[in-house]
Amino acid sequence: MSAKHAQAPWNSPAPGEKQVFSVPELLVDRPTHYCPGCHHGTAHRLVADCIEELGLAEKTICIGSIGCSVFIYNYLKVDAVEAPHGRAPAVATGVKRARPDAFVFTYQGDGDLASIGMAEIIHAANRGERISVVFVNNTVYGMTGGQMAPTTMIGQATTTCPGGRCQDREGSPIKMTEIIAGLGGTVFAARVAVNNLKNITKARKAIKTAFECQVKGLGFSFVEVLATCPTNWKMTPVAANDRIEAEMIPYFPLGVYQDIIAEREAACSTRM
Ligand SMILES: Cc1ncc(C[n+]2csc(CCOP(=O)(O)OP(=O)(O)O)c2C)c(N)n1
Ligand code: SF4
Ligand SMILES: [Mg+2]
Repeated sequence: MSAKHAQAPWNSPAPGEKQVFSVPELLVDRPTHYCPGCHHGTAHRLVADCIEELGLAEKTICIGSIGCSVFIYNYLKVDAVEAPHGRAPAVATGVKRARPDAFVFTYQGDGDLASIGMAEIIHAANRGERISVVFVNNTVYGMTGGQMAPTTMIGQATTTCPGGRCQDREGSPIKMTEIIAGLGGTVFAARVAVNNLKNITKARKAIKTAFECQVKGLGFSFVEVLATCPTNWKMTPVAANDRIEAEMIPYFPLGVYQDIIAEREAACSTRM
């Protein structure tokens, strides 16, 4: 690669080159702090893609949470508020109610959302807050060194269950999307993965649909992203990526679990 090309911005192909791939302008051009093979970066990229495609950048307020994605505000060129651990849906509720025209989404890990923040997410969904939630499930507390999360798989060893999670002692991994889908205010809920191109394409579609729900004022929308944490799983990036298909998807099946968008749209149009 020539020195000139190395310095070129991401979206400027060198003379004579055909561009077949571009990076959303909303992503800040800087190295991230994420470990090699971590899926947070892919999830950020999809979120940026969807915000850009829907033309929401100027009105977006990202509610960051606690965990490895705490620095999301360094990577997306949108306004952001940092919420205390687990409280992102409560903060998002306040922001959205104060600024109903803003596009408000939370970005939360599994320790954050399904452990300390379980009450906040359940009640925000049940109330049908007009917010969108991106929930990154990597089956551990990544940032703090790999402790057991509510989503840790049976048999998975973590620093707080070194012999592996035991059903009798710690219960079953919690399936958040199924729970959220069953609550009255949820208009759209889906579980996706970003371990291969096919799944990334579906993940992008689900995140876009979730964001559109909010733009249309229909209610609460939720997308769970199954993700790797090679560092705390003590795996190579490739082996961690393979674990998504081999172990996680069989227990956390992918798909759309709630979609009453058409029904809500019809109800809105008869009220007009
Ligand atoms: C009130 C409070 N309790 C505990 C912590 C410590 N803490 C920071 S990140 C984290 C776990 C985050 O795990 P997760 O949400 O799964 O995010 P990941 O790093 O895996 O993406 C914990 C317990 C904190 N910052 N605040
Ligand atoms: S510790 Fe895990 S979740 Fe955090 S950046 Fe590294 S791989 Fe990603
Ligand atoms: Mg986690």
